[in-house]
Amino acid sequence: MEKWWRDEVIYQIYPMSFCDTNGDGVGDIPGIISKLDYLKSLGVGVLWLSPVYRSPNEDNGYDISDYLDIDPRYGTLADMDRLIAEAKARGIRIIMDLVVNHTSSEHEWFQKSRERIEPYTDYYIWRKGKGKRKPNNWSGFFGGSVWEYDDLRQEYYLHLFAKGQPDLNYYNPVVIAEVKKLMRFWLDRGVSGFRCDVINILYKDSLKNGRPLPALCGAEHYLSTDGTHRILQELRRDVLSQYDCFTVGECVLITPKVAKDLTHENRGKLDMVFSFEHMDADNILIKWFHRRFRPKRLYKAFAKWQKELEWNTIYLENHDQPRSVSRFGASGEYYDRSCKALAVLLMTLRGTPFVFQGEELGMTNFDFTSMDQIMDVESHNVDKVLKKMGFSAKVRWRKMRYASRDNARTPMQWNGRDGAGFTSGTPWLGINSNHVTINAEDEDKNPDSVLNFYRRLTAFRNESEALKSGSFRCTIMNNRVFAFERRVKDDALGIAVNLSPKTVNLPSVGKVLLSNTGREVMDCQLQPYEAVIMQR
Ligand code: TEU
Ligand code: CA
Repeated sequence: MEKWWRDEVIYQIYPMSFCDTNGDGVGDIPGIISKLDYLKSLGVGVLWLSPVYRSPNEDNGYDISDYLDIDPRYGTLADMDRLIAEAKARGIRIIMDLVVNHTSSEHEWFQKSRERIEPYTDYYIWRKGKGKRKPNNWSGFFGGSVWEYDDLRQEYYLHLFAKGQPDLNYYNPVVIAEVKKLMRFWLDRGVSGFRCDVINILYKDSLKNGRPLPALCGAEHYLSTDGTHRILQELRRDVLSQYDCFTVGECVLITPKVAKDLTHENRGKLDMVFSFEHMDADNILIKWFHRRFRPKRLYKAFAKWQKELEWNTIYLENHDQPRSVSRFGASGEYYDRSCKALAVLLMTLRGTPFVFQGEELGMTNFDFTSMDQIMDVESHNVDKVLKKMGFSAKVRWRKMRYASRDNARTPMQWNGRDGAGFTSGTPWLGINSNHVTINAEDEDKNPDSVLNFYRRLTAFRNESEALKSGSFRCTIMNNRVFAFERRVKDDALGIAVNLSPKTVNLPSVGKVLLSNTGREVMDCQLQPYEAVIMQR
């Protein structure tokens, strides 16, 4: 089948924060439909929707209580059908989030499993403790133990994420059959694929104690196991291969070698993966221990994955990461230019680019002042863990401001008025006060805005074979500049990006096709935060 998704720019929608049409403060599917023309104007070909299934919302929809229905806060199945059809009419495809490492603890399967009602008894990973001790020493992604005791069943269940997210038991073939069923349900309705949540941790090889270091205790027992590869093959064979669709797997703690394996024809068979190495350019191993951003770390990680993988995703933001301009860009004088420089990087590397809602406007980290403005379960759990470790309230807050997931989740800034054009009611999460200047309505009117630069860039990319499918060759990489060439036959482009506040000399001259400074000729110097696409 044709790999059409390689040519598209993909846009991630975080439905809770995108557009609210009924004033309840939560974004909804009619809201997404109302913005399809806006999305079309951005030149994106695929929308990835973060979960819209029924959910008690402990982890904003990543805890699903019914895979075959839409949560009433977002609308109805009919709304979803309408979204798929309206998008299709504009040449836009929809992919959904497939969250099947775990369900919500409110899912009927789990409720029946607690009572040992068949066939649900073994849908989850239940274990007796050892006396008062938990079944093993593993720690979870959101901090603390992965085991929770259930009084009803009188056993512990495993949850690698929040308490309300029990892990499914992939030793049970009935569980895999359920997953196939729900995938078909959505593919039959017309979705074009899945972003597969933490897909490389489905199959746990054993429940033995984990090595306490370096990162996540226990991870060696479930990361990218052969069992997971077998399950992915089965899903491809029995479901995915029968549709014109693609998968992008969110894969935690992977190396290029493992990524190759997970996308290999005879192994995991994912179409592409999200890797994380470049997300460590401003931290030490985990985001809560951030350090000064060094552009070279970002360039190096990108260059490494460009070289090692035949194809990969390119992204700078998603709903789990702080805003890219607040991490890798500038504030003040160079804010605007740095947003555009990051956009050039995103759109010119080899791979499928993913834009996260608001990134195209230059949205920044939130401006909250206290913990009670934060809604994210991860932030609250981590804050507790950090407190236990002895970090002061001041230091903890600094970490939250820098790394909390809610930085990316504040409502979309549609206009500069009250409610930011996102809602007429009270938004579920605070709106950044900078919406008075950073917003879609004003940027739409300003030809030099970040938004209009994004439009020019995606249009450029959609027309350029060199950018869509050309080879990648790094030509310069230092702590200021990243320059590389993209080429198909004699169609070649040179790209240079400067993510530093200094002017740098560059050994290149020639015609500039697109830049974030308006320049038309390259004269051996790159301005602070300047980015250019040159004819080679
Ligand atoms: O994220 C998995 C994951 O690795 C994150 O938990 C990550 O460690 C963290 O967000 C970094 O701050 C996926 C989803 O993207 C995330 O929103 C969910 O909370 C998580 O899975 C559980 O479903
Ligand atoms: Ca709503």
